[in-house]
Amino acid sequence: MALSLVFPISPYSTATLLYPSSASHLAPIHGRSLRAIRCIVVADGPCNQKVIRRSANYQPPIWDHDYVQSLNSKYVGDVYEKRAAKLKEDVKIMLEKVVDEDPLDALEMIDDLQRLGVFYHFKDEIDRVLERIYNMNDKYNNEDLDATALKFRLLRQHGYNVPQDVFKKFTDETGNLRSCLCEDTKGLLYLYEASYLSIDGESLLDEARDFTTRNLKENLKKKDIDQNLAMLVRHSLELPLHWRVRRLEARWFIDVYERRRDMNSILLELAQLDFNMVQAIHQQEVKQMSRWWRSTCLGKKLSFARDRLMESFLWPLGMNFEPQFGYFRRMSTKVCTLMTIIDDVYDVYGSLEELELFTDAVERWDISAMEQLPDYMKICFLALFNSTNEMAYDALKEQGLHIISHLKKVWADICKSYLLEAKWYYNRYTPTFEEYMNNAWISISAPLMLVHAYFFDSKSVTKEASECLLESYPNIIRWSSIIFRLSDDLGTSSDELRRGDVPKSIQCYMHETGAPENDAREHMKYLIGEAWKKMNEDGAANSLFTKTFIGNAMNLARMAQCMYQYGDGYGAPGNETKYRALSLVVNPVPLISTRDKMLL
Ligand code: 0FV
Ligand code: MN
Ligand code: MN
Ligand code: MN
Ligand code: MN
Repeated sequence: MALSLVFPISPYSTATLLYPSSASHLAPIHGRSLRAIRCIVVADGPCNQKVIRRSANYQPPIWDHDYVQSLNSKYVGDVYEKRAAKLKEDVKIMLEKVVDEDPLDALEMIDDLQRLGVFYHFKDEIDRVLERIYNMNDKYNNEDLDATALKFRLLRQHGYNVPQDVFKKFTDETGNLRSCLCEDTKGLLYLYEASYLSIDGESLLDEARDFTTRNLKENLKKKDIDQNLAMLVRHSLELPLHWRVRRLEARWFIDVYERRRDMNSILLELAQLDFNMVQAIHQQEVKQMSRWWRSTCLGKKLSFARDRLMESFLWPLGMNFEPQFGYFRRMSTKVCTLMTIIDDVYDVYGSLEELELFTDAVERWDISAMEQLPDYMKICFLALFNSTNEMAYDALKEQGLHIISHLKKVWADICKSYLLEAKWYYNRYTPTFEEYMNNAWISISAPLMLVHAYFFDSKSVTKEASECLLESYPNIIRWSSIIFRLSDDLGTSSDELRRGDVPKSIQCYMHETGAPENDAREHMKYLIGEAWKKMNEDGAANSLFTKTFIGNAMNLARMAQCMYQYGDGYGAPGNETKYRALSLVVNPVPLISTRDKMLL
């Protein structure tokens, strides 16, 4: 499979006259002049040489092990199970009735079920409704903008081939969207959300995105705008629905829905109850992982590295919250914590010579390779070796799959990409943007996470697809990686360069093209949008991989956009990440008291 990736031509590639190409004035931004700060010197290098080590000064973990062990939920057991089962039945009956009466109302209901986070109970019913609506005659003729856009978005999201031309009827003779649409804020909002389902080359949808973004911002300034609608508009302009993490969206939307005038109390009660029951499952998982993490002692022994058990759990939780993916969540949490400390070994603590030895040990996947490592690397290597082999053992035991070659390959790949970055750093080398990205899409860990995820969902594994994974990474992984990498660089590179690290995408691009930092950042955001179009296209195409796998790739990208939305939400988890962990893992949704009484 060809893996070459053509990056869209940079708007600065011909602009070198505007900015000196030597870019010597950019040196301080690269952090080179600042590189020596915050170093500590220790005497434990090979042959007892003095090794100069950097420090990232990462903050200690926010979430204490005993606190995690104290998490508890009352939403467990028969009473709640029965009530939820009854509500699910009611919703199924409602959905069937609605689609007979008014297909558009059925679409609104499906949208609500998705946003409330309970869609997974109704997968078959939703598929049947969409199939029916897709096959209706006279599909788009008499519908206004919001209905057309909602139908387009939901059908595309579920893999139907709907052309962008369904929006042609809203354009004028010159092909532009009609200016009278500006008044229809709900229609604009729905079109805005629909435009994010676009693929490469759909210029009508590109125009729709610009047009709606511009006009929604204008409409927000109007005094008479409905306040509920205004809140939805602001939320969407911040990040469109298609880029949002389902579980976080559900938590936010449950509160919004509760205040809606036409809300359905059965849907609301189911959403609240289900959120809390699923949260109880998540709590058991994070408790179990916290015990595992403590038993490795890595947090204590490697004090220079990030100790982020709770934050690591948030990644797989954001990717796949449904109850049946517990094994995926637990194992992915292990992969996240291990990868995080190994990244810090390469970026912050290790000497180049040590890093070569560690990379060699991982490539050989051989316990005797451990002997050559310094002590702090020995414990790290053995934790990685044991955890990975244990996962491979599970796969062999449970599914008869031999996956050790896959797992060791993805670890070797990421370590090699880390090593190349370390070499660039020590040689004070600034790669071109393309050279940087060709390595950085591996070092961001999306291939590592997604290949593991593939095997953690035993139902999706086929011989053909797993052979393909051993040869090369499919493009869907690549798009997810690019979004992850660029989002990470937007959120973390300022700190990274301050403490000494390789120039990241923004700086490589600035160095190559002479663009100022702000323009470089805007360009990275543009590239994120382009990668999403590619991912939409590959996600909808027939492929060797299941919907769950494609969903994992998209959800990893979404999680990255959310984690780095306000800076480094992972390495330097501030209020936002703390609030997210509290609302996803710790605090249940408050239920209306009368209903609560009925349940007790
Ligand atoms: C990387 O942080 C990091 F810790 C990641 C990507 C871990 C979180 C993600 C998952 C666990 C899936 P950092 O910004 O240091 O990464 P780079 O590659 O820039 O060193
Ligand atoms: Mn309407
Ligand atoms: Mn790093
Ligand atoms: Mn790194
Ligand atoms: Mn980073």
